[in-house]
Amino acid sequence: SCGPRRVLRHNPTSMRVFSGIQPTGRKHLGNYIGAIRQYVVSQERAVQAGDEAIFCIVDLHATTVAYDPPVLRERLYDTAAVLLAAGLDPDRCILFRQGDVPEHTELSWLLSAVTAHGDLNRMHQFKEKSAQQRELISAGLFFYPVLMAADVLAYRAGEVPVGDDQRQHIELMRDIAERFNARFGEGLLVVPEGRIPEVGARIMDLQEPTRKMSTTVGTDEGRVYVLDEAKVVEKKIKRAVTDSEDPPRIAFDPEGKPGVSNLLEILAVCRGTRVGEAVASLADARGYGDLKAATADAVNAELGPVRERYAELRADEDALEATLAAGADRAREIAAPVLADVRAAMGVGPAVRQRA
Ligand code: AQP
Repeated sequence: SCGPRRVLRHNPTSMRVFSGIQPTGRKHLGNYIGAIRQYVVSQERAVQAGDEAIFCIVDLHATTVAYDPPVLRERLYDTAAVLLAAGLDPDRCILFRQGDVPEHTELSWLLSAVTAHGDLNRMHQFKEKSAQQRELISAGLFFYPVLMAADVLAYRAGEVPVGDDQRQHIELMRDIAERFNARFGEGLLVVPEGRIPEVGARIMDLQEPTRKMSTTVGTDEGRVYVLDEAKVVEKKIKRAVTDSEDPPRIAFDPEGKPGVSNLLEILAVCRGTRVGEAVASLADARGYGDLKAATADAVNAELGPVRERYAELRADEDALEATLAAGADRAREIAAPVLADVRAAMGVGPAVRQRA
């Protein structure tokens, strides 16, 4: 045939994993359950499958809203230490800092050629975050999803572990990959799948359980930080908003009983059981106090060891830098040839001569 050459260069069901996390604020229980815990699981699955799990601390994304440069650097180390403390292992995954791998920014520009302005305009996160900005709504905030698409597509990753709030961004990156392949060559980029956990994909604010636990919205009382002391965790969970049903009923009903259901999800995830088992374990509870005590215990059992390892890891910034630098070298080894393919397909730069 004389149609375009259709070569499927890459396994479309790739087990390669990629996810990014921002070095902003202090990481909370939502980030931990929705993302970080999933990273550790994905790392093991990728190792089993003989593929790479790649995790990136996205400092470039963090520059899209008002921020302080020295604080960004501190938070970057905090985030790296939290990830390592939670179980990411540089011998079993690639962990690096986004700004160290220029392929991300280059690819984001190239992908903008196949990204619809109208699609970016529809992004919920842009609408919410632009409403929060006091001085400037940066073009970077609008462009954020294209950089996020580039983060994943630069590695031809097949799987992206994220929380529920990233659903729309994942859909967009899939559209971008499909449009790119249709325009420049089938199989050039892998169309990735989001991997959103069944339980814990949207941990809610403890004080306003109809809103997700968030770094930028809500108060400290509403979020548990990964690094909160055990006593603080207890206090925050004890004060969590539940409901005034009389007599109190411990049941999983996110619409009718958002506060109780949120605690049940947290309890189930931290115990590594199903929500139904968490409910059953409280059959003899006298009230919501028992649910809260059980939840606080489970959270502390999960986060206690992370906090301990964190203190040790965070103290050695040179070691963190060395880990991130080694990760960036490995990341570039994967991303550079992808960028070469993308540039060649798009007609950017000189023609690549076939070697004799
Ligand atoms: N409440 C949540 N429940 C479950 N997962 C969550 N994630 C965020 N909030 C929850 C997931 O955490 C990962 C890393 O997110 P990020 O650091 O990039 O920040 P974010 O998505 O913007 O969420 P934050 O931390 O709460 O910040 P703001 O206040 O800016 O929204 C992602 O996979 C995310 O899904």
